[in-house]
Amino acid sequence: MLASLALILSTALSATAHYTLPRVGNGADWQHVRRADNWQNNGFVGSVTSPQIRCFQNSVAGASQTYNVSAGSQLTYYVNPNAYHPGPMQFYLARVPDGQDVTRWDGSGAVWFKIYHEQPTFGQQLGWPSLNKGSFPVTIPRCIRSGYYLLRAEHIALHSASSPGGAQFYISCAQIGVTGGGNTEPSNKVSFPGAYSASDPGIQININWPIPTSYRNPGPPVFQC
Ligand SMILES: *[C@@H]1O[C@H](CO)[C@@H](O)[C@H](O)[C@H]1NC(C)=O
Ligand SMILES: [Cu+2]
Repeated sequence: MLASLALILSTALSATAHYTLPRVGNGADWQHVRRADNWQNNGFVGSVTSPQIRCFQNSVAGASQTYNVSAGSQLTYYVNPNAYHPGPMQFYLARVPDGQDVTRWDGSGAVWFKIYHEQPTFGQQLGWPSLNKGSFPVTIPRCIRSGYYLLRAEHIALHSASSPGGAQFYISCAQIGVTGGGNTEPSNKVSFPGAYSASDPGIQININWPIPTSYRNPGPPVFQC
């Protein structure tokens, strides 16, 4: 009885504990990150086939600035207020085609490659390193070409993901300029929407019972230089 009451309470609390991903590096909120549609209500994307699954925008609206970073270095992506829900953090990049404007490019097509995905620890319950964190480091691969990119940050909340459509996607895209890169063309590119299906084992999953002993991140493998 007490245990189920505690479960109900924690579920009720966590249902309102939403968040945004508004900032990179030493910038301001939505200065280099395209202002996501949840900027006022901290809501989430629930459908993997929605156009919002790309950058959490129903229609493209660029940020005013671009954040430059050298290939191989680390960038910090901030959460506001914190990543309150259990689930993986993932990062993707898409290179803005030469001659196109980073503040206007829509990121359509099979252009996104994954550069990071988080794995939980396994035991009495899954342990997510991102849980309750306010920022995440992300390393820009040293071998990719210089130029402008969209950096897509995604935290997937799995606390109510046992039924289809129950996973919550917290997403935003930063405009970055990569300098000092190499000449490797990344593999395993995907499109958004398109990369995920609602029944992917890393999206439709009961993380509470039975406790999983493995976790398969949704999307392509992580690109390695
Ligand atoms: C920012 O990055 C872009 C793309 O690599 C580059 O063209 C531009 O010169 C960089 N700006 C600065 C100030 O380094
Ligand atoms: Cu929430």
